[in-house]
Amino acid sequence: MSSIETGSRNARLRATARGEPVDPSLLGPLVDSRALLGDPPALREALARDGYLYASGFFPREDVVAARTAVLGRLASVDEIAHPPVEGIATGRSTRDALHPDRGAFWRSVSETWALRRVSHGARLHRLMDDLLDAESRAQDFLFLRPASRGKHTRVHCDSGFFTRETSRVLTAWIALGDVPIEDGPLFVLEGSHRFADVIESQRGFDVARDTGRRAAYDETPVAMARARATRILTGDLGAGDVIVFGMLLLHGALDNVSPNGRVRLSCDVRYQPAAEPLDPRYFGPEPTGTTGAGYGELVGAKPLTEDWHIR
Ligand SMILES: O=C(O)CCC(=O)C(=O)O
Repeated sequence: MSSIETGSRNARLRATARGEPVDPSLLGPLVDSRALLGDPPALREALARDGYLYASGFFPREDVVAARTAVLGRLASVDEIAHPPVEGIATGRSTRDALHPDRGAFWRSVSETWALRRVSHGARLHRLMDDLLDAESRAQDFLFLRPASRGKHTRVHCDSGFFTRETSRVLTAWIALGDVPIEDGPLFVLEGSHRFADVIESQRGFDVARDTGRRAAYDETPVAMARARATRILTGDLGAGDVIVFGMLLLHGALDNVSPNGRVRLSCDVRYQPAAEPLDPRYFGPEPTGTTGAGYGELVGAKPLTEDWHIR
């Protein structure tokens, strides 16, 4: 196993979380388990030990570039992304609402782009999930596609309250749809957080859609949480086609996008479970309603890039 580079002075200086520079001592690299692919017991052991499984360059670059080009092309068609779309540079403008008044319908059509689904729902990821779940896997049909423009971040949370209504045997796969250097706001995980007893306890029975008085995300900043729990924020300069798989109790979020070029961070996340486990109808089928029932319109990706949002 090797690990990706977060050690350079530059990478460390470029990391900020909710406006706070991340002290280098709090940053650590994701362990790259790519060498374990094809060895299911070793993959499961790494996932159980670390709480996540990171595989660099997991998807063929050309497949990821095809997905990226297709998605960003749609955003260019509403004047949110400059030409050539594959560069992912935001224009600061949007005609999305004028051209597509139904935000959910537009976002669904982008999220169902074939080139994107070939990556998120293709045989390669299915095989990895079969290995990790030690069972035939099934992917949720509802896909979280995220173009995060400059200024955006995702607060620390775990996925349990969203996806474990029917079964707890669910894994998230986060996929980099293009290079995501640290200043573009990659995913981070809090090291060892899948073993935090208070988090595990607090998630028991928690359902984001039913327990509407409680937020899934933590108010504390990633830096404050890492300090308070004497742990590290694991992330790095991610590459196109990298995948990070993690369980429902691992705390994670995304660093600030502070791209000096105004580049949008493009990623998607999708959940897999054993095919034989009960399905949550919110996320499966031709018309998935999503967590709240609002369908694709509930996702942050459905908002024009010019709009302000902070996830969860
Ligand atoms: O990409 C992000 O900003 C957040 C991803 C996330 O929360 C997830 O994959 O569960």
